[in-house]
Amino acid sequence: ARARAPPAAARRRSGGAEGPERDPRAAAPGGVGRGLGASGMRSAGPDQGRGHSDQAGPPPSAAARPAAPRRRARGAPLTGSPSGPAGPARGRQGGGKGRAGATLRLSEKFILLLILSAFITLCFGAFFFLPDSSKHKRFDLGLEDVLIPHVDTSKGGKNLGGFLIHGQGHDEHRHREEEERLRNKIRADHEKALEEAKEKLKKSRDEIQAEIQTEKNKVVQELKKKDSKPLPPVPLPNLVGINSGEPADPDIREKRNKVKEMMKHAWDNYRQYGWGHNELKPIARKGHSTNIFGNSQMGATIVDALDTLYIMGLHDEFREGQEWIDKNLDFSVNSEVSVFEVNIRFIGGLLAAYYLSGQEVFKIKAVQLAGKLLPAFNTPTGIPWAMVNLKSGVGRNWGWASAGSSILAEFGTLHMEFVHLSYLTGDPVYYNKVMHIRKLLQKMDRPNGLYPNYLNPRTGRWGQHHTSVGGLGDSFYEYLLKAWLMSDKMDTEARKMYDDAIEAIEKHLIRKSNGGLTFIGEWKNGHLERKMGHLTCFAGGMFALGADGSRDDKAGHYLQLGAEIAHTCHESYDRTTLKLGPEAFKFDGGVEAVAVRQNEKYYILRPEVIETYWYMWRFTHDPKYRQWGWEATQAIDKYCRVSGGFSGVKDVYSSSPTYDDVQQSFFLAETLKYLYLLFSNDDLLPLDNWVFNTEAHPLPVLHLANTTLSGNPAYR
Ligand code: DMJ
Repeated sequence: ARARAPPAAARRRSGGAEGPERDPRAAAPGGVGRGLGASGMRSAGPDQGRGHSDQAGPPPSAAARPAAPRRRARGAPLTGSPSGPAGPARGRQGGGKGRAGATLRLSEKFILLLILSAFITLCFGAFFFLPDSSKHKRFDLGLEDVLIPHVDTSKGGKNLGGFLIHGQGHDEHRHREEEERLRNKIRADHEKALEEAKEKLKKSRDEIQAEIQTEKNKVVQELKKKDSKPLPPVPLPNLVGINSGEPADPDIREKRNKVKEMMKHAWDNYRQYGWGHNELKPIARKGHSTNIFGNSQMGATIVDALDTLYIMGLHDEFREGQEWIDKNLDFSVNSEVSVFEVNIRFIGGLLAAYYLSGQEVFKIKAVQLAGKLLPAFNTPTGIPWAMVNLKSGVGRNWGWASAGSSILAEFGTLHMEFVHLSYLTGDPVYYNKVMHIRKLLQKMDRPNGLYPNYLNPRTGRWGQHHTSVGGLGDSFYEYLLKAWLMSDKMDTEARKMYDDAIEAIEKHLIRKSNGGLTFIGEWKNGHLERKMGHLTCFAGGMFALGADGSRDDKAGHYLQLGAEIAHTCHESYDRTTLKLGPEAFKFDGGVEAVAVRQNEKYYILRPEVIETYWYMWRFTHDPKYRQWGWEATQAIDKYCRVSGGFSGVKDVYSSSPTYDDVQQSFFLAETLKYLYLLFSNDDLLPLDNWVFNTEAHPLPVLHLANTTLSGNPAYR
């Protein structure tokens, strides 16, 4: 503001600042003295920044400014300039001339001369001791005692025209010396500023822009340094089962190698054609992204794939990913992202990579990112918004969600990652956020004991009473169970919530079809929709995982329920042409486990059915699960593989399917990881020690009493 519109007084003083402002180069040679401060700074972009620092201290240009009025004030009476301070004197002289014809005697002339010289002395003295100017000099140059603001007249000080002038002798001498010093300093500053301005004006536009960029980079580096300050040390939890898990059976080994080869194909093509983008378009061979990741290239596939690469022993690829993350993953971007997706894929992926590899960079990035998600919790209820702008922190909900609601599966799928963040940082803020959500949910009425999918974060009331164990609801239930497992079964509150929810789900949503297939329907508008989504198929694995520790010792029942869901979901694959499962399938009017609507026939490389096979394999060792997993592997390789990676297909019932041309990041994070684990030994990431987040990122069990943070000495 100062540069654009100097106050009127300043404009007058600089005597034509507008000129240099219009053309700074022209101003330099002629008007340097006056226009230097303003013109030099305004003319060249980079100096706008320096203009800011002017506020804080006394730069050369600011110091030079007081010199101008002084020079002019002093010069006016001496040169007889027709304007300025000389004016009044001239007026008085004019008055003398008005008495035309009067003859002045010598004594009168002498008296007049005396008066004139007294007046000049007064002006001279007044100039040096004008209070404002004095203050200015003292402030700018830090000369605390150059000019003495108060004079004790009893010690020889004189009061002249309302200004106090210090007394005689050595004080006056000292004063003159200081004045001289001050003048020299002003002169030197002036010269320096002049040189700087000349230098600047010699530079080309490109050079100036390069300078701006360098300055900007410096600031970014500084910020980065600040962000990367080391986190408090924590004892790493007992990490067991990070081994090769190589199976002895050559047939299984071969299958496992096939899965590894598929991972390499997916990664290499992403590496070649989509590097740094969120996902890959394997047919167009270029980057791809969706609104869940905002409008930035955040390398979602890299972060999501890291732990799979590590587990598979693809260490060169892992290092490439680590290097990219270290150098490029930046969360200070003006981008609106899904809080849920960023949490499960990025924070989950980074935390898993940290625990597996021990590389600090992953932990630091996870914590930086989590900090960017926190503003999403600034709602009247503490239920987070679905989306948040990583830069501004402004949050909002999806336009399609019932009455501006947040989604159960989104705000209910933060617990695992957030507890780990608090554990690793010693900062309870993350833990408190998710526990607040839990407490709020516990207090609410639940229709038929079911949790609706929609909750308004402003009012704290449910939206539409739709309930689903598939999309919009699924991982909320998963995380209740996993919160308990992750706490080494100490978080009994979470287990109770899980048990209550599952009982209500069994009662109201789980049915058997006429053909004997167990399915999980969806509760909508007061009735059960007999349709199951591919997403819902994860529940088979969840029931099996939760069997141990279930209420009334119903472990056998839940294991059986898991097996039935696995069977139904396998049927949904087996009843298609491609042997890949549709997005949603019905159990209605003679149709069983088959998609009816065209827009539900696609397969987008989703993992849920294979995930359930893997859990069932771990708990039962029934070979059919490996068999089913192998069927899916072959079908994916046959129908989804293209030379540029893997693609989803639009119709699993068509023998000549078309591709959707997206290689989803969860294909590398989940689908291929679960397949690889299915053909590995159980001692690779054993389920007693690791809990997989909903994006298949393994996080270690924390032996913490009731999920408090007592394991972290920094917190204690
Ligand atoms: C994954 O991102 C996660 O598993 C999520 O919980 C829901 N579905 C996708 C994959 O289908």
